[in-house]
Amino acid sequence: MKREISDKLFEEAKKLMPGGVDSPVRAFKSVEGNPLFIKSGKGSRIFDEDGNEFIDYCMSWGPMILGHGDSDVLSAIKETAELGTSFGTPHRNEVELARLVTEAVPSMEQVRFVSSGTEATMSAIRLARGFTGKNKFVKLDGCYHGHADHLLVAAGSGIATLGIPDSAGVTEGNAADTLVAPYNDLNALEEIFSRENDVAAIILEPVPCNYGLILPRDDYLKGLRSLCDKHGVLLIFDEVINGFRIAMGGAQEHYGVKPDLTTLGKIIGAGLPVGAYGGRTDIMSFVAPQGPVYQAGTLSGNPLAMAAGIAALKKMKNSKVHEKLEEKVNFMNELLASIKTRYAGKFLISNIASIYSFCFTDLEKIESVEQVRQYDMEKFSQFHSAMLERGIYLSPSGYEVAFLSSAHSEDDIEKTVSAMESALEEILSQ
Ligand code: KE4
Repeated sequence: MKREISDKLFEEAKKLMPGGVDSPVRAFKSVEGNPLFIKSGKGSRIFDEDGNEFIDYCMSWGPMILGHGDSDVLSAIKETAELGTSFGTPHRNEVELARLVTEAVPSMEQVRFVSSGTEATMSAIRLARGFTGKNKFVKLDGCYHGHADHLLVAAGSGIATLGIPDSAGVTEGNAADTLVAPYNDLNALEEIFSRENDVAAIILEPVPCNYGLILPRDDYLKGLRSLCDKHGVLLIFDEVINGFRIAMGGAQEHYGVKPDLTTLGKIIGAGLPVGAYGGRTDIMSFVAPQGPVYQAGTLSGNPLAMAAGIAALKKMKNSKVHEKLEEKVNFMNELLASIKTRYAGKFLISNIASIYSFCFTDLEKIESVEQVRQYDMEKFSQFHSAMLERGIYLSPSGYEVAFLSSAHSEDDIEKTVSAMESALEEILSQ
């Protein structure tokens, strides 16, 4: 595979930007080779600077549920851009996207747009603290919520502990009010909530997608809702990935559990910078300028980003994209059945809706972060490279998931499964 131009660009990039990238996971640090510089995308395909073509399953880490370069999204962006790009004033597009989001996600009675998922989660936690007057919050080991200091906190030893800084520059003070508990473990939360009376909220990915794909145990989410009600703790669903992906109303619709606050990102911006947080009106009324919890942003609600989100959500709603995706998922799973059988105990394929995880483990079901820690990431690195050589672009990390889009054709899926069969033959027969 030709990589000269990407390699040259990467050498140049490393002189100008830390690690040559604007976000660490893009740097291919945990897989083989240098990152590819992608020049364009259309539908399920991306094209790099050396002219290589790939069927894409990273899909910009989730936003491109309609595929790359969707014609309706592009038209909306172009038309809006003709009128100007940003005014720092209220704009009709914010109202329209707010209506689409709150209609699709019933627990979000009101919404505030920001420019990234990180802004959304850090604002939701500040709001929960301001509304409850309590200081601590719980995050779950294995869930990622962006790079705000108090969220870059890892689990300590023991089942539920005060978090420890998980990045240089995050101080003990930053982490002081973050408690970390295991996912899928209601007893651990009962223990924390009974012991601590200063917990404002718990934030989690209902279906964690940043540490492999971990599916909630039966009634875990419903149990979480009951525990929060019993102890007066706000429940925050971080649906930056799950939202509009697992269903139009996200994981909360799929599992029938209503959080107090929800954070969103990715799909609602259709590839432009958008995040959002929202929920019960009584809580949202605490957000400035209506209430005492400050949060602001120069480009929050940017007209172009709103236009892209409006076009995407309208298209998803009108074209019943989740029903179409379900058919594609069923088709893919039928073709994957033989691989699942042949490599059971060595290679695990799991999915929820159009989110897939491919991992090298002898386990048959993943329910905890400890199980994810046993994955063979060296094998994943070889797998990623072998798939790349066969024209399939997977997210360049074994901890990340893969996304199917409504633009992936049956032919794409057949080619992907065939490439997977060949790649696994190469790797697992060694
Ligand atoms: P951003 O600040 O990257 O827009 O969103 C942070 C975030 C919040 N919550 C969840 C559940 C997320 O998955 C993310 C960001 N996801 C990662 C990939 N899984 C973004 C990719 C990257 O960091 O480059």
